[in-house]
Amino acid sequence: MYAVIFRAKHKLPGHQLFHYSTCPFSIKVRLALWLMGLKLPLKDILSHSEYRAELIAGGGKTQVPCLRIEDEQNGVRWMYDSNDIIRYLRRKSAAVRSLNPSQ
Ligand SMILES: N[C@@H](CCC(=O)N[C@@H](CS)C(=O)NCC(=O)O)C(=O)O
Repeated sequence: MYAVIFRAKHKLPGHQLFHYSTCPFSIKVRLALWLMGLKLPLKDILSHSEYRAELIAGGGKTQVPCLRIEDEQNGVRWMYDSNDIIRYLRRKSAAVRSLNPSQ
């Protein structure tokens, strides 16, 4: 019961989601994150102009949602499409769960 209401939160180091609250594509990704029990920093580009500037400088456009992915193998990547982001997060979620089978 509690697992349904208070979903386990698996942090995803090296990941940040650029979004804004009323964007339907961002809402879809945030809902997917919640359902998968994943936690990562959310950067609202409408409330914080510095996040918007960071998104343009790094990803090249203002479109949200955008997932910033940083790892040692590939450096920094910017993933823009909500369906691509959710597909990627599903794979990550499966990997995280296989490392933490009790959660
Ligand atoms: N195909 C994209 C559509 C994303 C999209 O249209 N986002 C809107 C906000 S809801 C946006 O950022 N528009 C401004 C822009 O493209 O610069 C997705 O599924 O993520």
